[in-house]
Amino acid sequence: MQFNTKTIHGGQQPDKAYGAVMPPIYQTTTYAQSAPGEHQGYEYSRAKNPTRHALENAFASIENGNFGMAFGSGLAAIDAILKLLKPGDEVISTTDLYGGTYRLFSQVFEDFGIRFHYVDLNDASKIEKYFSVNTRLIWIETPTNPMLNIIDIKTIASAAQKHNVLFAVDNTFATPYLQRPLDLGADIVMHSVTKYLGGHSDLVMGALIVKNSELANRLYFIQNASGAICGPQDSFLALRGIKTLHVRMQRHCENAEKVAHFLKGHPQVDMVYWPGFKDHPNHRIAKKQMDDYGGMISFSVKGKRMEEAISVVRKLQLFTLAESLGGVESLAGHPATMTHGSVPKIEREKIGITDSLIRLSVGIEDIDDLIADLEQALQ
Ligand code: P1T
Repeated sequence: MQFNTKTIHGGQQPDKAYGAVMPPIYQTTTYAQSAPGEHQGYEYSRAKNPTRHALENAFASIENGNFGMAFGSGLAAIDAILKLLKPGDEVISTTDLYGGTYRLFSQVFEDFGIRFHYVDLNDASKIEKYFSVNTRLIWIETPTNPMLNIIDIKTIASAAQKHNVLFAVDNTFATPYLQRPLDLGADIVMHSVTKYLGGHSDLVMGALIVKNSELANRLYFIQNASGAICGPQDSFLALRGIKTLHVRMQRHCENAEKVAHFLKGHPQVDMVYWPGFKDHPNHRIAKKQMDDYGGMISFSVKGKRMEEAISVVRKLQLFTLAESLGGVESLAGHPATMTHGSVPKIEREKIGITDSLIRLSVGIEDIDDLIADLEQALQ
């Protein structure tokens, strides 16, 4: 089955009760048993719910995995992965990460005795020097939030295999429409479903997808034992969102390409970060591991001061100033004060998150309207 068919049919079957084409919203806590332990596959909705199960099958299908898991948020999904670890274990991660992921690592799991190394993996071969006998997990995002750096998944995967270390990729920015990390050797794919998979800014959810059944069983155990699951209504919305992922992503990519070129030629704009540019430091890797360049762009305004950036985002009318990304509507954010406010300023600035940086989630509106909005705001 091709990807554009999987988004609609992958892992789905008409509902067994009445043949409903969309899985019904099974808004139930529990399930009748004919005798203790005798049931139709469902006992209690924290462990398993038919609507969530249909969604988990869809996740597995679109990421070319065998097992999918849905969580109450992207961070709850990351939290489940970290619970595979024990005190003393070490994680290799990158300097450029979603601020909330960094906060979970540094302010929650550090206290449980897990050590995190935040390193620059733009040259992935450098990862060799960061392994120790205690390394258990490599955690990356690519493209990264918000600097749109690209990390070579295949190179990291072969290092992870060599050292027998788990390798997880946050695929939120790319989505499986553009990039399938499990096919490139990753062990776990994670999503903030809140973003492109949901696609309509109407839910908060996370996902994990794996190929290996032993790893899946450990994660299913944590999902049930810790209980950070999502409800049936949100599962239904996410399933509906995934059915149009391919058509939305195509337009996100087309619009972002035009916006990136517009910004690059604008006299008020300093730097533009978008992996589709030939002079992006890892354009060659992006071209190799992605099918297109996605809908996210970051740029800095000339003058390098916070006031200029704030003035631009305040003047935008179609681009809504808001956290989050990946919905049909265009959003603008100021990472230094919003999504990455929990990263210390000194760390932020080292990786380019200056006070004048603006992040755009380019939506699927008419491109002429989007460019006109940016033009008036930058004037
Ligand atoms: O918000 P939540 O569903 O818990 O997902 C967290 C998360 C994880 N990974 C990436 C790459 C993310 O971008 C996010 C959430 N990000 C935002 C809210 C944001 O505006 O960047």
